[in-house]
Amino acid sequence: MFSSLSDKINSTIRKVKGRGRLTAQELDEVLREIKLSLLEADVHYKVTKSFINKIREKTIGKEIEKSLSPGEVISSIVYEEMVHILGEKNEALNLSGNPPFTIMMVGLQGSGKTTTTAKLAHLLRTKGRNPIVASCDPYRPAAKEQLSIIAKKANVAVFEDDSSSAVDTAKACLKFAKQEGKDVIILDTAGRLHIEEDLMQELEEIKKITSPKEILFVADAMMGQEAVNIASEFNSRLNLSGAIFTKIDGDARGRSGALHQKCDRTSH
Ligand SMILES: Nc1nc2c(ncn2[C@@H]2O[C@H](COP(=O)(O)OP(=O)(O)OP(=O)(O)O)[C@@H](O)[C@H]2O)c(=O)[nH]1
Ligand SMILES: [Mg+2]
Repeated sequence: MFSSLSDKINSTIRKVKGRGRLTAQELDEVLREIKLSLLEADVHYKVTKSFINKIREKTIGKEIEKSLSPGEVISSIVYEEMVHILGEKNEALNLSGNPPFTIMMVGLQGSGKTTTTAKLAHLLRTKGRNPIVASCDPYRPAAKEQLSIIAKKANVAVFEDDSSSAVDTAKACLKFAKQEGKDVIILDTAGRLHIEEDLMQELEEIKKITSPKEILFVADAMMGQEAVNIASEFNSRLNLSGAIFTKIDGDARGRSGALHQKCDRTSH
């Protein structure tokens, strides 16, 4: 997803690398090309504008016009700003206190919640945790089976039931996890639209009874900037703790900047 964006920015910078000096006009041209690359990658225009302004400020501070290696200076400033905008700190999941800890996965239909539930559980296992996953999706045919299959493939424990109530499944899994000494419970919820009132209330109910440490909004990266609006809607009901982007392997655009504006954390 990011390779196309970084290729374009690199090729812009490469044009001025090796140059002895750069005029103000040439610098403007470089910044214009970087701006276009960001906009083409569907980065929100406000993020793009502030990014370009920051680079301009920093390059002026470094007196680029007098620099003998302007390409290197721009390259390092762009890198610093990229790191800054994407988040300098790698914040871990909040799994401190008394286990078991619950993580709720929420989002639109098909965003990748079930797949990510198994992936996250697998990751936590490699970090020494003892997680269990449960499907709180009694609606979509074979949803529970899907999670069971991929969890088993990932060698992750799965709580299996055939309850027709997502809230009851969450409750039963919590009880089971305590009995079995599991320290993390990942609840894979059904996909929904934020306007589906009954389903949003169901999430609030699951939140109430499981007191999750993390509520992660799972978003398909291909959705583009609409993800920001939908994440905001889910956030207003659930107070999200973070977001995970899926399918970043399937898209040439880089869009996390937009969501970064509205969520505390971009991804884990
Ligand atoms: N390429 C790619 N495909 C993915 C990724 N994550 C999920 N998928 C695919 O996207 C489709 C939907 O994924 P699910 O995990 O079932 O999505 P979901 O949010 O649980 O869907 P619902 O439960 O129906 O709301 C499946 O075909 C997955 O294999 C990813 O990171 N990359
Ligand atoms: Mg699912």
